[in-house]
Amino acid sequence: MELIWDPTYECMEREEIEQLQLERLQATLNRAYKNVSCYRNKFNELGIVPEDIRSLADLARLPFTTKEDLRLNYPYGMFAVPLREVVRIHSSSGTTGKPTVVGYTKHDLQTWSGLVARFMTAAGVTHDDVVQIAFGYGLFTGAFGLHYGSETIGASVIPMSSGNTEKQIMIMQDYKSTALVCTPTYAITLADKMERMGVDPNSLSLKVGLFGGEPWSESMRKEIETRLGLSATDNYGLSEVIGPGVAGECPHKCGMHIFEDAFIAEIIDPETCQVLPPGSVGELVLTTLTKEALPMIRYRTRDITSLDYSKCACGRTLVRMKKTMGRSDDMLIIKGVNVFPSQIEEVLFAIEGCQPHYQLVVDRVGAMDDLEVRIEVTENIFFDEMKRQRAFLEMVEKKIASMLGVGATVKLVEPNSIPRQEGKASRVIDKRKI
Ligand code: DLL
Repeated sequence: MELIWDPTYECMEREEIEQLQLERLQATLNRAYKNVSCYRNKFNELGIVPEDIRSLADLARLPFTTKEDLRLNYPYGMFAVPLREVVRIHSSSGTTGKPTVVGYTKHDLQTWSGLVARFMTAAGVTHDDVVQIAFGYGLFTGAFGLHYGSETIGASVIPMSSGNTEKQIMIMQDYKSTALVCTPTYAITLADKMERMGVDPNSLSLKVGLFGGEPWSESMRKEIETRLGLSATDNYGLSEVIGPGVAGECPHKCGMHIFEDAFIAEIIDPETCQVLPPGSVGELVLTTLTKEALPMIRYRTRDITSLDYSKCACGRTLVRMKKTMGRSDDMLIIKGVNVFPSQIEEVLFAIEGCQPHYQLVVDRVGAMDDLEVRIEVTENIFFDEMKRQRAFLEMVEKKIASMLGVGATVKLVEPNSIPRQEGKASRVIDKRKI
């Protein structure tokens, strides 16, 4: 029998979940309307009061919340409690403009730790594990979220923080870490470093990896599993909604279970903003149901995914979200075709000799978009004779074109020439001035 951290909430019948969601939604709407002027104003503009929402279907009548709302109300304007009740502040890793500030009450921290404990348990972590956290400790929610979740389970936490890759490996060896927490990109960096140091991953005690914070493909999962000798699991979340702890995979790895007693998930068409039927691919919209300090109503995540309500073999009844395809705002439009970096990643990982490090450079030459895919290749390919290298290049270009439906120029670059990141990868350079 598989371990489930909180069977009461993770295995409810659909009807029960929906009843609980409706009750919690009504309480959340009342609190948000009363205490947050941004929500009150938006509701008033539409002539809606919280009492109008009598069913989950009525949710579609409510306005969306966006990152822009958080920016406009920077730093504390979206908080629904006075600052003296806020015991923790984090901030999201925004790259443009002001960051978004998020707050937690004492009760929010407890809820958060419990949700993280759920997905860590689902991934196979128990109180016997030694969890090495290689997310950066700081304003980013990743490290603290998994730290508190591990402690809630009773596992031993090593708050290693990010970077210092050699030391990470030494600690892994000496402290016999059994669970690794970081971004999937950093897991690859660790594997590269181990290879260079001559460390055999099988000599380590690693059993499970909890990776999240950025999109990653199934091929990348396979690569990490083989190279680090662990079971690689995915977990999803975002600062505005809580941090990590929105959803996570069970051992069946067939989508991430969303903790529906704490969040309502909808999928919308990012263009028309209409709610799409179950199973459709679109943008994930989340509403929080238990948060006190920062309730979020219909928050547009910009993440593209789909929801699967079918039964999961693990016994959890919670809906599963597919690995995200990327963000609607990361989506590149090349010559009119929608391109997600993850699609290119999928192609590259399947090719022998391509390293899992790549960069996409988009430019506009005249009126035409131009996509260049820079990929690191193994030394034997990079220094191979021209003819063979040419053939390799053409093969990669062909595969990319058939996957994307649009051509790209492939450029082979030397091993280790693409800058490495300790946290989330940034793979796109868009030079177009549109
Ligand atoms: O990245 C929270 C987190 C930390 C989740 C650690 C999981 C593990 P932000 O910095 O606010 O919060 O970034 C949120 O990261 O909207 C997604 O675009 C992306 N993201 C997070 N997890 C995943 C994932 C944290 N498993 C943004 N797969 C989100 C794909 C992910 N994208």
